Amino acid sequence: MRTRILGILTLAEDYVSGQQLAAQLGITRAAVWKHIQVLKTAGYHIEAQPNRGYVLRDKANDITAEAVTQLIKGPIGSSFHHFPSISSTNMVAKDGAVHGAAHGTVYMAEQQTHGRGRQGRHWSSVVGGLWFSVVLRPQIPLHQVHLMTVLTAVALCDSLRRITRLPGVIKWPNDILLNNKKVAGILTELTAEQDVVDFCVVGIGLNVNIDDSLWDVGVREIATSLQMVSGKKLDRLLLLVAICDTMSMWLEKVKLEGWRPLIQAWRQYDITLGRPVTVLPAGKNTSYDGFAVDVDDKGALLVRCLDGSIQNVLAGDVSLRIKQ
Ligand code: BT5
Repeated sequence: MRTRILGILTLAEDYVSGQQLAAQLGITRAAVWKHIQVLKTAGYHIEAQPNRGYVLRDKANDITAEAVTQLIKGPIGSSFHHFPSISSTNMVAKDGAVHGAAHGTVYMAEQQTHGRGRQGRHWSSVVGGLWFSVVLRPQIPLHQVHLMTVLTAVALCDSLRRITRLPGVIKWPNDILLNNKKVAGILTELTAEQDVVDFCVVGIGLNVNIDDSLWDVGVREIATSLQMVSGKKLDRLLLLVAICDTMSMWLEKVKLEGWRPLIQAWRQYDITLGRPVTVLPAGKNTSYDGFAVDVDDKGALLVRCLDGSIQNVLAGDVSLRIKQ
């Protein structure tokens, strides 16, 4: 609810009345007032005027462990570690998990000196982005772990739409695109014993307030940031809390209803389906062409090959190029 209030205030040009907020959110004005008090304690500069309502003054807030834990509702992010600069949040999170970090613990850095993508690729992590990793102990079999990437991708798209109204889409399996350029990537790593996942670490890199002059040419060609697309700086704290809470919401939903609703949400965001693709299996030199026809209930991409056969392609196994 608080992130929704912040979302509305962030997007509003002027004061929003308590009544308007209450009606939009389906809660009482007194409940709105209570949420506003918590937001103020978390560091948000919200002004209240008796006849006009509420206005958010400093739209970009600093991220601190106190502010995050004040705002977080679900398990993800309820334990939060914040670093000015570290090698890679995935590495630190894996170390934390080995030493017993609880489900939902988040490690975040303002910048990473050795940010990593899949298969050892470099991830550019300059100041202004959201670079964080979540320890998950999902109690699922090994073959379902890639669904954590799916869940995170859906949570990212949900949050972007809600907080920024930007229509991020998923390029299967782990890229979030805006205007055909990569705005976020996900790196899922795991430790398993006897086919059951002990823990997995989901690393999220989201380019928020970044100007492309900070990137190398190679990244500049393929990447974008929320600031570049929207033309303004966005509130990283609000985005972070929204992503964590949306992940918590989906984890709970999956527990209660199974994977189907998640896969359906994914289908809505995915731009891979219905397109010709080139699949390059990890560690192999030869690729094959096909047509992305669907995703199955296990989260595998179904690719119809040129000989008519259907290949189940699992996240983590491949690099995928969508042919224009
Ligand atoms: C990914 O890998 O997209 C996963 C990225 C995960 C990064 C997060 S940040 C927090 C956590 N800690 C880490 O160390 N990692 C995670 P992949 O699909 O392999 O894409 C990597 C490719 O994306 C690179 O080879 C570049 O071409 C491109 N790239 C690098 N930095 C980028 C950026 N900031 N924005 C967009 N694209 C980028």
